[in-house]
Amino acid sequence: MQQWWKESVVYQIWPRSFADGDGDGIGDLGGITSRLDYLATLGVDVVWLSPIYPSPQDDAGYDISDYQDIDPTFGSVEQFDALLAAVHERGMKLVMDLVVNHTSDEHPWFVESRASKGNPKRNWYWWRPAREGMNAGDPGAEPNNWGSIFSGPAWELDETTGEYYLHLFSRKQPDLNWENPEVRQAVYAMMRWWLDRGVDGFRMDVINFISKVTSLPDGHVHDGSLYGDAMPYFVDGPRIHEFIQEMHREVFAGREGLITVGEMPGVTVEEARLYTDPARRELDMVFQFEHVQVDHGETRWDPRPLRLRDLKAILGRWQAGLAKVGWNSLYWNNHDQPRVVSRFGDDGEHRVRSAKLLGTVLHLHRGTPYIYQGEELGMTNAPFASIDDFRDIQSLNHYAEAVSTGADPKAVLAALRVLSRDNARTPMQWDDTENAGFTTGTPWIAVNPNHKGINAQTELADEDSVFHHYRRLIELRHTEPAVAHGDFRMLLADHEQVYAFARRYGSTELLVLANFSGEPTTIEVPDAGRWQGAELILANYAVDATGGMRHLALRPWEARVYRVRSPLGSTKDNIVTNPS
Ligand code: TEU
Repeated sequence: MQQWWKESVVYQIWPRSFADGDGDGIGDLGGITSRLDYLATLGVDVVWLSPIYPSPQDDAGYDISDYQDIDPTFGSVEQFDALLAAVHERGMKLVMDLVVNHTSDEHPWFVESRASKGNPKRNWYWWRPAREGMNAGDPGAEPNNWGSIFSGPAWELDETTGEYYLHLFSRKQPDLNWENPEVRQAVYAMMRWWLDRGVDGFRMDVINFISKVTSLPDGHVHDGSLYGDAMPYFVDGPRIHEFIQEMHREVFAGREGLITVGEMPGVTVEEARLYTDPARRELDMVFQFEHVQVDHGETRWDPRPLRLRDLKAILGRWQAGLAKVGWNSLYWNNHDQPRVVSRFGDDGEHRVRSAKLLGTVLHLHRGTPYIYQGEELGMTNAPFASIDDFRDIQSLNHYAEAVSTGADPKAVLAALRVLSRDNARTPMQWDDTENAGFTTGTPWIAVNPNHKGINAQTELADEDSVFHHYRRLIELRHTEPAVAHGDFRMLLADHEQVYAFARRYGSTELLVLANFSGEPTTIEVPDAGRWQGAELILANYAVDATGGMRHLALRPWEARVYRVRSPLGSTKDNIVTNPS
């Protein structure tokens, strides 16, 4: 079965907040196992688990201190094997998170590396002396001017040897030195260990950061920034394709049925084509970031209103760029992004319709869609009242740095409310009981009070819910080959309110229309003759089918999917929805 993942939908579980099986207030493997039937009902093909390995939890598990074990907070290796078997029994696959740009500073590799300059593992990380002519520890004596993605400098002085180590993320996440072949072989051996255990692939954390320009030059300091811009020196670095190809040879060659996706901040379409061209044997697909930066201003913490034309231009460019070679992954949400219904939809009056519209638009693109836990319920951002309500290191560090350099705390908090990663990290809303059915203990981060109305139990019981709409989207991908394999044509690219596109596969054509606003609008359907007599196969409103296709009135946040087949094909089969 070649490229089965083109017809698949992936569901991301962020274990800390999915389901707590033992009542300690933190989600775990027992909790996940108890909810697998829910995922089977939704119909997803693949489950991706964010990190569950032993970790000091400085960055919620993305700081790993042992790659080949399970953190006791989440369970045991035995429980993991049971979970994997239970996933497979239901015909689903399981993908692990692979975090190998950095380890925890408590990983034995780093503990050894920092022990002395002569330690055999010294060169497993990036160690550098103080800037020439300066003394270690002096202000500004860091080896270069790079800033950490989690605020502060990207260097930490280690008193034992008087040298600094590089950490693109927190100081508890030292970067591994991929120039060293021993590092690469150790990582590949660990990956094979998981595959031998039966896992079905990896989501690879910031994998396009692993090759650095080894001279580590100072970066350009942009206006208003405290640090140099290091991106040009580690994003898609000089040896990146060589490393990924080597990984493919050493780990994936000769194994069937796997899926690999590289998380790649800063990746361009041109680079993505190289990463995902099957002939190059690198990765199946990548996560790009352009569309989730569309509402950022000067910095990541400067929210701007969405301009739909910009979003369409970005996603349209990615569709076109990977049309012939390579493959897209499609996502609105993950554990690092605010909730999409609050971000690009309307989490008030039109929450249900806009959540369905967003799902429809995403899942009808060409690529493999990813659903982040709770997205299928239309879960929203959280009402964080003060900085004490946040838990995420990136959010807390940013607040501290911004306030200490003179920003207005209220303004910083306002931006965090909109863009903080913690919006994605509040507990999964299973039911309307006190802790949303997530835990019998005290949740590690507050449950969103709107779980009284927004929860899985209510959604499952209502055929017209966001959940069932997502279920139909997945079913449509499984039953209508044009969804997975059709080409993509953007329509009405300049329209400020409507997202419209067509898909074509053989004799089947699909038309997707979505009014991205709370205002009604009427559109002139491009090439309307082509769609006369089209069958409506999915919608988020009841539609009166008697009107023609030339002019269509779209209600607030209305989304429709139409299908036409060549005269030879039937138009009555495969109806996946009963819009009401
Ligand atoms: O994230 C990579 C990353 O750079 C961004 O997602 C960043 O966290 C932020 O959202 C952009 O400002 C990955 C993981 O998904 C994230 O959870 C980890 O914190 C990070 O790598 C480090 O492992």
